[in-house]
Amino acid sequence: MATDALAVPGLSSDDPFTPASDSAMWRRDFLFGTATASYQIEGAVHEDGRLPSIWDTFSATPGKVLAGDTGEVACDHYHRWESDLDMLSALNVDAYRLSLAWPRVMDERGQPNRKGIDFYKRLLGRLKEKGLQTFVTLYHWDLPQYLEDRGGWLNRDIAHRFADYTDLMSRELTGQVDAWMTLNEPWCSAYLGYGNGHHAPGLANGRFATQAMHHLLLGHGEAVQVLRANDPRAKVGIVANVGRGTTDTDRDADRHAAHLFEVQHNAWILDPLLKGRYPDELFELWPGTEPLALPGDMEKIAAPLDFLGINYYFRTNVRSDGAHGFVEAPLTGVERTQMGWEVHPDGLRDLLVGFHRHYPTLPPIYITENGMASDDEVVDGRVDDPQRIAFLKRHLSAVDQAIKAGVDIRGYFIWSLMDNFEWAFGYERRFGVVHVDYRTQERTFKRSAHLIAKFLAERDART
Ligand code: IFM
Repeated sequence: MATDALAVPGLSSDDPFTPASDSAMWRRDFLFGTATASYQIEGAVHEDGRLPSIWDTFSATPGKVLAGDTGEVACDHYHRWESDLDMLSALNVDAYRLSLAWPRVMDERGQPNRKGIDFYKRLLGRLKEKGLQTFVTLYHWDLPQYLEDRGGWLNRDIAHRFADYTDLMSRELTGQVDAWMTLNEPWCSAYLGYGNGHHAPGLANGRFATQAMHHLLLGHGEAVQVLRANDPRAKVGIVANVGRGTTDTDRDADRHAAHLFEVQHNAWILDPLLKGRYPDELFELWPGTEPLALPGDMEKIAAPLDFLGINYYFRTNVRSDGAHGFVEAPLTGVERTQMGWEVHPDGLRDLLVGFHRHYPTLPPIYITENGMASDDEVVDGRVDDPQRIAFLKRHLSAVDQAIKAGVDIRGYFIWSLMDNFEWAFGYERRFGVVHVDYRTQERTFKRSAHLIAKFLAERDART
Protein backbone atom coordinates (compact mmCIF):
# COMPACT_ATOMS: atom_id res chain seq x y z
CA MET A 1 0.00 0.00 0.00
CA ALA A 2 1.35 3.39 -0.97
CA THR A 3 0.79 5.80 1.92
CA ASP A 4 3.27 8.60 1.32
CA ALA A 5 0.76 11.14 0.17
CA LEU A 6 3.21 13.98 -0.17
CA ALA A 7 5.25 11.97 -2.67
CA VAL A 8 2.50 12.03 -5.31
CA PRO A 9 4.06 13.85 -8.26
CA GLY A 10 2.55 16.86 -9.94
CA LEU A 11 0.34 18.14 -7.13
CA SER A 12 0.24 21.83 -6.41
CA SER A 13 -2.05 23.88 -4.24
CA ASP A 14 -4.36 24.30 -7.25
CA ASP A 15 -4.66 20.53 -7.62
CA PRO A 16 -8.10 19.10 -8.37
CA PHE A 17 -9.03 18.45 -4.72
CA THR A 18 -7.63 21.17 -2.47
CA PRO A 19 -10.39 23.53 -1.28
CA ALA A 20 -10.25 27.26 -2.07
CA SER A 21 -7.99 29.24 0.26
CA ASP A 22 -10.92 31.02 1.94
CA SER A 23 -12.83 27.80 2.53
CA ALA A 24 -13.93 26.85 6.04
CA MET A 25 -12.40 23.44 5.27
CA TRP A 26 -9.02 24.87 6.25
CA ARG A 27 -10.17 25.64 9.78
CA ARG A 28 -8.45 23.38 12.28
CA ASP A 29 -11.70 22.96 14.25
CA PHE A 30 -13.58 21.66 11.20
CA LEU A 31 -13.41 17.89 11.59
CA PHE A 32 -12.40 15.69 8.66
CA GLY A 33 -13.02 11.98 8.71
CA THR A 34 -13.97 8.87 6.83
CA ALA A 35 -16.82 6.48 7.62
CA THR A 36 -17.54 2.75 7.49
CA ALA A 37 -20.12 0.31 8.90
CA SER A 38 -19.69 -3.06 10.59
CA TYR A 39 -21.49 -5.40 8.17
CA GLN A 40 -19.94 -3.69 5.16
CA ILE A 41 -16.32 -4.23 6.21
CA GLU A 42 -15.85 -6.66 9.10
CA GLY A 43 -16.54 -10.15 7.68
CA ALA A 44 -15.91 -12.87 10.31
CA VAL A 45 -19.64 -13.42 10.60
CA HIS A 46 -19.28 -16.78 12.35
CA GLU A 47 -16.41 -15.86 14.67
CA ASP A 48 -16.08 -15.28 18.39
CA GLY A 49 -19.76 -15.83 19.13
CA ARG A 50 -21.22 -13.40 16.59
CA LEU A 51 -24.83 -14.34 15.86
CA PRO A 52 -26.59 -14.04 12.48
CA SER A 53 -27.97 -10.66 11.42
CA ILE A 54 -30.83 -9.86 9.05
CA TRP A 55 -28.23 -9.06 6.40
CA ASP A 56 -26.72 -12.56 6.67
CA THR A 57 -30.18 -13.97 6.06
CA PHE A 58 -31.09 -11.52 3.31
CA SER A 59 -27.84 -11.85 1.38
CA ALA A 60 -28.07 -15.65 1.55
CA THR A 61 -31.50 -15.44 -0.12
CA PRO A 62 -31.13 -15.93 -3.90
CA GLY A 63 -31.89 -12.84 -5.96
CA LYS A 64 -31.62 -10.30 -3.14
CA VAL A 65 -28.02 -9.13 -3.61
CA LEU A 66 -26.21 -8.58 -6.90
CA ALA A 67 -24.06 -11.57 -7.90
CA GLY A 68 -25.11 -13.38 -4.72
CA ASP A 69 -22.51 -11.42 -2.71
CA THR A 70 -22.63 -11.55 1.10
CA GLY A 71 -20.80 -9.87 3.98
CA GLU A 72 -19.25 -13.15 5.09
CA VAL A 73 -15.70 -11.96 4.38
CA ALA A 74 -16.22 -8.36 3.20
CA CYS A 75 -12.93 -6.45 3.75
CA ASP A 76 -11.87 -8.93 6.46
CA HIS A 77 -11.51 -5.91 8.73
CA TYR A 78 -12.16 -8.03 11.82
CA HIS A 79 -8.70 -9.56 11.25
CA ARG A 80 -7.00 -6.64 9.51
CA TRP A 81 -8.19 -3.81 11.74
CA GLU A 82 -4.68 -2.85 12.90
CA SER A 83 -3.29 -2.29 9.43
CA ASP A 84 -6.58 -0.68 8.39
CA LEU A 85 -6.20 1.86 11.19
CA ASP A 86 -2.63 2.55 10.07
CA MET A 87 -4.02 3.19 6.62
CA LEU A 88 -6.62 5.51 8.14
CA SER A 89 -3.95 7.52 9.97
CA ALA A 90 -1.97 7.85 6.75
CA LEU A 91 -4.92 9.85 5.40
CA ASN A 92 -4.19 12.47 8.09
CA VAL A 93 -7.88 12.62 9.06
CA ASP A 94 -9.08 13.88 12.44
CA ALA A 95 -11.87 11.41 13.04
CA TYR A 96 -13.28 8.01 12.15
CA ARG A 97 -16.94 6.99 12.03
CA LEU A 98 -17.61 3.29 12.54
CA SER A 99 -20.54 1.18 13.66
CA LEU A 100 -20.94 -1.57 16.25
CA ALA A 101 -22.43 -4.91 15.24
CA TRP A 102 -25.27 -5.66 17.67
CA PRO A 103 -25.16 -9.43 16.91
CA ARG A 104 -21.46 -9.48 17.80
CA VAL A 105 -21.83 -8.08 21.28
CA MET A 106 -25.12 -9.35 22.76
CA ASP A 107 -26.86 -12.71 22.73
CA GLU A 108 -30.54 -13.69 22.62
CA ARG A 109 -30.92 -13.44 26.39
CA GLY A 110 -29.40 -9.96 26.39
CA GLN A 111 -26.09 -11.24 27.81
CA PRO A 112 -22.82 -9.61 26.73
CA ASN A 113 -20.50 -11.42 24.33
CA ARG A 114 -17.12 -10.52 25.80
CA LYS A 115 -15.06 -11.37 22.71
CA GLY A 116 -17.16 -9.12 20.50
CA ILE A 117 -17.06 -6.25 22.97
CA ASP A 118 -13.29 -6.59 23.36
CA PHE A 119 -12.86 -6.24 19.61
CA TYR A 120 -14.42 -2.77 19.74
CA LYS A 121 -12.49 -1.84 22.89
CA ARG A 122 -9.21 -2.64 21.13
CA LEU A 123 -10.27 -0.78 18.02
CA LEU A 124 -11.37 2.35 19.86
CA GLY A 125 -8.32 2.18 22.12
CA ARG A 126 -6.04 2.21 19.08
CA LEU A 127 -7.95 5.10 17.51
CA LYS A 128 -7.45 7.10 20.70
CA GLU A 129 -3.72 6.24 20.75
CA LYS A 130 -3.58 7.65 17.24
CA GLY A 131 -5.28 10.82 18.41
CA LEU A 132 -8.39 10.33 16.31
CA GLN A 133 -11.88 11.34 17.39
CA THR A 134 -14.31 8.42 17.48
CA PHE A 135 -17.84 8.67 16.07
CA VAL A 136 -19.72 5.47 16.85
CA THR A 137 -23.03 4.41 15.32
CA LEU A 138 -25.00 1.92 17.38
CA TYR A 139 -27.25 0.67 14.59
CA HIS A 140 -26.15 0.59 10.96
CA TRP A 141 -28.68 -2.01 9.78
CA ASP A 142 -27.26 -5.34 11.06
CA LEU A 143 -30.17 -6.27 13.33
CA PRO A 144 -29.73 -9.60 15.13
CA GLN A 145 -31.86 -12.17 13.27
CA TYR A 146 -33.33 -13.38 16.57
CA LEU A 147 -34.95 -9.96 16.98
CA GLU A 148 -36.34 -9.99 13.45
CA ASP A 149 -37.81 -13.39 14.29
CA ARG A 150 -39.76 -11.62 17.04
CA GLY A 151 -41.10 -9.00 14.60
CA GLY A 152 -38.03 -6.80 14.21
CA TRP A 153 -38.78 -3.08 14.01
CA LEU A 154 -42.51 -3.86 13.75
CA ASN A 155 -42.59 -5.04 17.36
CA ARG A 156 -42.72 -2.14 19.82
CA ASP A 157 -40.64 -4.14 22.29
CA ILE A 158 -37.60 -3.63 20.02
CA ALA A 159 -37.28 -0.04 21.24
CA HIS A 160 -36.55 -1.42 24.74
CA ARG A 161 -34.18 -4.07 23.36
CA PHE A 162 -32.31 -1.28 21.54
CA ALA A 163 -32.11 0.68 24.79
CA ASP A 164 -30.70 -2.44 26.55
CA TYR A 165 -28.07 -2.86 23.83
CA THR A 166 -27.24 0.86 24.06
CA ASP A 167 -26.95 0.53 27.84
CA LEU A 168 -24.49 -2.35 27.53
CA MET A 169 -22.29 -0.69 24.94
CA SER A 170 -22.27 2.76 26.50
CA ARG A 171 -21.24 1.29 29.87
CA GLU A 172 -18.51 -0.79 28.24
CA LEU A 173 -17.16 1.94 25.96
CA THR A 174 -17.63 5.02 28.09
CA GLY A 175 -14.65 7.34 27.69
CA GLN A 176 -13.65 5.78 24.35
CA VAL A 177 -16.36 7.46 22.27
CA ASP A 178 -16.44 11.14 21.37
CA ALA A 179 -19.80 11.06 19.63
CA TRP A 180 -22.55 8.49 19.68
CA MET A 181 -25.02 8.11 16.85
CA THR A 182 -28.06 6.03 17.71
CA LEU A 183 -29.28 5.10 14.21
CA ASN A 184 -27.87 5.36 10.74
CA GLU A 185 -30.46 6.40 8.15
CA PRO A 186 -33.76 5.25 9.69
CA TRP A 187 -35.39 6.07 6.32
CA CYS A 188 -33.49 3.17 4.75
CA SER A 189 -34.25 0.78 7.63
CA ALA A 190 -37.96 1.62 7.53
CA TYR A 191 -38.66 2.27 3.85
CA LEU A 192 -36.20 -0.02 2.08
CA GLY A 193 -36.39 -2.72 4.77
CA TYR A 194 -40.15 -2.80 5.45
CA GLY A 195 -41.74 -0.56 2.77
CA ASN A 196 -40.37 -1.81 -0.55
CA GLY A 197 -38.25 -4.80 0.45
CA HIS A 198 -35.03 -3.75 -1.31
CA HIS A 199 -33.10 -4.15 1.94
CA ALA A 200 -33.21 -6.67 4.79
CA PRO A 201 -35.54 -7.96 6.10
CA GLY A 202 -37.17 -7.58 2.67
CA LEU A 203 -40.79 -6.81 3.62
CA ALA A 204 -42.92 -4.61 1.37
CA ASN A 205 -45.91 -2.89 2.95
CA GLY A 206 -46.54 0.86 3.35
CA ARG A 207 -48.06 0.51 6.80
CA PHE A 208 -45.08 -1.54 7.94
CA ALA A 209 -42.73 1.27 6.86
CA THR A 210 -44.37 3.95 9.01
CA GLN A 211 -44.75 1.63 12.01
CA ALA A 212 -41.11 0.48 11.71
CA MET A 213 -40.05 4.14 11.52
CA HIS A 214 -41.97 4.93 14.68
CA HIS A 215 -40.26 2.13 16.57
CA LEU A 216 -36.85 3.10 15.19
CA LEU A 217 -37.36 6.67 16.38
CA LEU A 218 -38.74 5.50 19.72
CA GLY A 219 -35.67 3.28 20.14
CA HIS A 220 -33.55 6.33 19.32
CA GLY A 221 -35.37 8.38 21.98
CA GLU A 222 -34.87 5.72 24.62
CA ALA A 223 -31.23 5.32 23.64
CA VAL A 224 -30.64 9.07 24.00
CA GLN A 225 -31.77 8.89 27.64
CA VAL A 226 -29.46 5.93 28.29
CA LEU A 227 -26.47 7.61 26.63
CA ARG A 228 -26.99 10.82 28.60
CA ALA A 229 -26.93 8.81 31.83
CA ASN A 230 -24.04 6.46 31.01
CA ASP A 231 -21.67 8.68 29.03
CA PRO A 232 -22.45 12.31 29.88
CA ARG A 233 -19.24 13.65 28.35
CA ALA A 234 -19.89 12.25 24.88
CA LYS A 235 -21.96 14.01 22.22
CA VAL A 236 -25.22 12.32 21.24
CA GLY A 237 -26.86 12.45 17.82
CA ILE A 238 -28.56 10.53 15.03
CA VAL A 239 -27.82 10.22 11.30
CA ALA A 240 -30.43 10.97 8.61
CA ASN A 241 -29.99 10.45 4.89
CA VAL A 242 -31.59 13.39 3.15
CA GLY A 243 -32.70 13.73 -0.45
CA ARG A 244 -33.03 16.80 -2.63
CA GLY A 245 -36.18 16.77 -4.75
CA THR A 246 -36.65 19.24 -7.59
CA THR A 247 -38.70 19.42 -10.76
CA ASP A 248 -37.83 20.59 -14.25
CA THR A 249 -41.18 22.25 -15.04
CA ASP A 250 -42.92 25.42 -13.88
CA ARG A 251 -46.17 23.66 -13.14
CA ASP A 252 -47.48 24.12 -9.59
CA ALA A 253 -48.42 20.45 -9.41
CA ASP A 254 -44.84 19.43 -10.20
CA ARG A 255 -43.40 21.89 -7.70
CA HIS A 256 -45.72 20.45 -5.09
CA ALA A 257 -44.57 16.96 -6.09
CA ALA A 258 -40.95 17.99 -5.44
CA HIS A 259 -42.02 19.28 -2.04
CA LEU A 260 -43.75 15.97 -1.28
CA PHE A 261 -40.59 14.09 -2.26
CA GLU A 262 -38.73 16.01 0.44
CA VAL A 263 -41.52 15.42 2.95
CA GLN A 264 -41.23 11.68 2.34
CA HIS A 265 -37.42 11.66 2.47
CA ASN A 266 -36.58 14.35 5.01
CA ALA A 267 -39.51 15.67 7.04
CA TRP A 268 -40.69 12.12 7.86
CA ILE A 269 -37.60 11.82 10.08
CA LEU A 270 -36.61 15.40 10.88
CA ASP A 271 -40.07 16.65 11.91
CA PRO A 272 -40.55 14.08 14.70
CA LEU A 273 -36.97 14.60 15.88
CA LEU A 274 -37.03 18.39 15.78
CA LYS A 275 -40.75 19.28 16.07
CA GLY A 276 -42.13 16.30 17.96
CA ARG A 277 -44.71 15.32 15.32
CA TYR A 278 -44.98 13.59 11.96
CA PRO A 279 -45.74 15.81 8.95
CA ASP A 280 -49.46 15.65 8.02
CA GLU A 281 -48.55 15.63 4.33
CA LEU A 282 -46.89 12.22 4.77
CA PHE A 283 -50.27 10.67 5.43
CA GLU A 284 -51.83 12.55 2.51
CA LEU A 285 -49.17 10.86 0.39
CA TRP A 286 -49.69 7.49 2.08
CA PRO A 287 -53.26 7.58 3.39
CA GLY A 288 -54.08 5.28 6.27
CA THR A 289 -50.49 4.62 7.32
CA GLU A 290 -50.43 6.61 10.57
CA PRO A 291 -48.32 4.59 13.02
CA LEU A 292 -49.63 3.46 16.36
CA ALA A 293 -47.99 5.79 18.89
CA LEU A 294 -48.56 5.89 22.66
CA PRO A 295 -48.75 9.00 24.84
CA GLY A 296 -45.24 10.20 25.63
CA ASP A 297 -43.61 8.66 22.54
CA MET A 298 -43.21 11.90 20.62
CA GLU A 299 -41.66 13.69 23.60
CA LYS A 300 -39.08 10.92 23.88
CA ILE A 301 -38.36 11.04 20.16
CA ALA A 302 -37.87 14.81 20.22
CA ALA A 303 -35.32 14.82 23.07
CA PRO A 304 -32.68 17.51 22.43
CA LEU A 305 -29.62 16.36 20.47
CA ASP A 306 -26.02 17.57 20.49
CA PHE A 307 -25.73 17.15 16.75
CA LEU A 308 -27.50 15.91 13.66
CA GLY A 309 -25.62 13.71 11.19
CA ILE A 310 -26.54 14.36 7.57
CA ASN A 311 -25.81 11.88 4.77
CA TYR A 312 -26.21 13.27 1.26
CA TYR A 313 -25.63 11.65 -2.10
CA PHE A 314 -27.85 12.95 -4.95
CA ARG A 315 -30.82 14.92 -6.28
CA THR A 316 -33.99 13.38 -7.70
CA ASN A 317 -36.08 15.10 -10.37
CA VAL A 318 -39.79 14.43 -9.97
CA ARG A 319 -43.17 15.41 -11.39
CA SER A 320 -46.71 15.03 -10.18
CA ASP A 321 -48.20 11.58 -10.61
CA GLY A 322 -51.49 13.23 -11.57
CA ALA A 323 -53.04 12.30 -8.21
CA HIS A 324 -51.63 13.08 -4.76
CA GLY A 325 -48.03 11.99 -5.20
CA PHE A 326 -44.84 12.22 -7.24
CA VAL A 327 -43.06 10.12 -9.84
CA GLU A 328 -39.40 10.20 -10.72
CA ALA A 329 -38.67 11.93 -14.03
CA PRO A 330 -34.95 11.27 -14.56
CA LEU A 331 -33.03 14.10 -16.21
CA THR A 332 -30.90 13.36 -19.23
CA GLY A 333 -27.51 14.89 -19.94
CA VAL A 334 -26.50 15.16 -16.29
CA GLU A 335 -23.41 13.66 -14.68
CA ARG A 336 -24.08 10.39 -12.86
CA THR A 337 -22.02 8.00 -10.71
CA GLN A 338 -21.63 4.21 -10.91
CA MET A 339 -24.85 4.00 -8.85
CA GLY A 340 -26.70 6.02 -11.50
CA TRP A 341 -27.08 8.82 -8.94
CA GLU A 342 -26.92 12.40 -10.23
CA VAL A 343 -23.94 14.48 -9.07
CA HIS A 344 -25.58 17.59 -7.64
CA PRO A 345 -23.58 19.42 -4.95
CA ASP A 346 -25.99 22.40 -4.89
CA GLY A 347 -28.60 20.03 -3.51
CA LEU A 348 -26.50 19.54 -0.39
CA ARG A 349 -26.11 23.29 0.12
CA ASP A 350 -29.78 23.98 -0.51
CA LEU A 351 -30.94 21.29 1.91
CA LEU A 352 -28.60 22.48 4.65
CA VAL A 353 -29.67 26.10 4.28
CA GLY A 354 -33.32 25.01 4.10
CA PHE A 355 -33.08 22.97 7.33
CA HIS A 356 -31.36 25.90 9.04
CA ARG A 357 -34.25 28.19 8.10
CA HIS A 358 -37.05 25.72 8.74
CA TYR A 359 -36.05 24.14 12.08
CA PRO A 360 -35.41 26.63 14.92
CA THR A 361 -34.09 23.77 17.09
CA LEU A 362 -31.67 22.43 14.47
CA PRO A 363 -28.55 21.29 16.36
CA PRO A 364 -25.01 21.58 14.95
CA ILE A 365 -24.53 19.40 11.89
CA TYR A 366 -21.87 16.92 10.86
CA ILE A 367 -21.94 15.63 7.31
CA THR A 368 -21.59 12.01 8.38
CA GLU A 369 -21.55 10.60 4.82
CA ASN A 370 -20.91 11.95 1.37
CA GLY A 371 -19.12 10.26 -1.49
CA MET A 372 -19.63 8.32 -4.68
CA ALA A 373 -19.12 4.95 -6.34
CA SER A 374 -16.99 4.47 -9.43
CA ASP A 375 -15.71 1.41 -11.24
CA ASP A 376 -12.12 1.85 -10.03
CA GLU A 377 -9.27 -0.42 -11.07
CA VAL A 378 -5.62 -0.76 -10.09
CA VAL A 379 -3.38 -0.06 -13.09
CA ASP A 380 0.38 -0.31 -12.57
CA GLY A 381 -0.13 -0.05 -8.85
CA ARG A 382 -2.23 3.14 -9.06
CA VAL A 383 -5.91 3.90 -9.00
CA ASP A 384 -7.02 7.08 -10.70
CA ASP A 385 -10.49 8.28 -9.63
CA PRO A 386 -10.93 11.74 -11.20
CA GLN A 387 -14.70 11.75 -10.88
CA ARG A 388 -14.49 11.18 -7.10
CA ILE A 389 -11.85 13.90 -6.70
CA ALA A 390 -14.05 16.45 -8.47
CA PHE A 391 -17.14 15.19 -6.61
CA LEU A 392 -15.53 15.65 -3.21
CA LYS A 393 -14.12 19.06 -4.05
CA ARG A 394 -17.50 20.31 -5.27
CA HIS A 395 -19.38 18.93 -2.26
CA LEU A 396 -16.88 20.46 0.16
CA SER A 397 -17.45 23.75 -1.59
CA ALA A 398 -21.23 23.26 -1.12
CA VAL A 399 -20.66 22.69 2.60
CA ASP A 400 -18.50 25.81 2.74
CA GLN A 401 -21.27 27.83 1.03
CA ALA A 402 -23.78 26.56 3.60
CA ILE A 403 -21.45 27.54 6.45
CA LYS A 404 -21.08 31.02 4.94
CA ALA A 405 -24.90 31.21 4.76
CA GLY A 406 -24.99 30.70 8.54
CA VAL A 407 -25.44 26.92 8.96
CA ASP A 408 -23.52 25.46 11.91
CA ILE A 409 -21.60 22.58 10.29
CA ARG A 410 -18.79 21.07 12.33
CA GLY A 411 -17.30 18.34 10.16
CA TYR A 412 -17.38 16.11 7.10
CA PHE A 413 -16.93 12.35 6.75
CA ILE A 414 -16.23 10.76 3.39
CA TRP A 415 -18.14 7.61 2.57
CA SER A 416 -16.11 5.51 2.60
CA LEU A 417 -12.66 4.73 3.92
CA MET A 418 -12.42 1.71 1.63
CA ASP A 419 -14.46 -0.15 -0.98
CA ASN A 420 -16.89 -2.46 0.80
CA PHE A 421 -20.13 -4.45 0.69
CA GLU A 422 -22.62 -2.03 -0.86
CA TRP A 423 -25.77 -3.78 0.43
CA ALA A 424 -28.06 -4.98 -2.41
CA PHE A 425 -25.30 -4.05 -4.91
CA GLY A 426 -22.69 -6.31 -3.33
CA TYR A 427 -19.03 -5.62 -4.15
CA GLU A 428 -19.54 -4.18 -7.63
CA ARG A 429 -20.01 -0.58 -6.47
CA ARG A 430 -16.82 0.99 -5.12
CA PHE A 431 -17.28 3.91 -2.71
CA GLY A 432 -13.85 3.84 -1.04
CA VAL A 433 -10.99 6.30 -1.24
CA VAL A 434 -8.92 3.15 -0.72
CA HIS A 435 -9.31 0.37 -3.28
CA VAL A 436 -9.82 -3.18 -2.01
CA ASP A 437 -8.89 -6.22 -4.08
CA TYR A 438 -11.38 -8.75 -2.71
CA ARG A 439 -9.31 -11.74 -3.92
CA THR A 440 -6.14 -10.76 -2.05
CA GLN A 441 -7.53 -8.17 0.40
CA GLU A 442 -4.80 -5.82 -0.77
CA ARG A 443 -5.54 -2.15 -0.10
CA THR A 444 -4.37 0.58 -2.53
CA PHE A 445 -4.76 4.31 -2.00
CA LYS A 446 -6.75 5.82 -4.84
CA ARG A 447 -5.55 9.21 -6.10
CA SER A 448 -8.36 10.82 -4.08
CA ALA A 449 -6.84 9.36 -0.90
CA HIS A 450 -3.41 10.81 -1.74
CA LEU A 451 -4.95 14.22 -2.35
CA ILE A 452 -6.97 14.16 0.87
CA ALA A 453 -3.85 13.25 2.85
CA LYS A 454 -1.88 16.00 1.14
CA PHE A 455 -4.54 18.65 1.81
CA LEU A 456 -4.86 17.68 5.47
CA ALA A 457 -1.08 17.71 5.93
CA GLU A 458 -0.99 21.22 4.44
CA ARG A 459 -3.87 22.32 6.66
CA ASP A 460 -2.08 21.02 9.75
CA ALA A 461 1.19 22.64 8.72
CA ARG A 462 -0.56 26.03 8.52
CA THR A 463 -1.79 25.96 12.12
O1 IFM B 1 -23.10 2.27 1.79
C1 IFM B 1 -24.13 3.09 2.21
C2 IFM B 1 -24.09 3.29 3.71
O2 IFM B 1 -24.13 2.09 4.40
C3 IFM B 1 -25.28 4.11 4.15
N1 IFM B 1 -25.37 5.33 3.39
C4 IFM B 1 -25.29 5.23 1.96
C5 IFM B 1 -24.06 4.45 1.56
C6 IFM B 1 -23.96 4.36 0.03
O3 IFM B 1 -25.10 3.75 -0.50
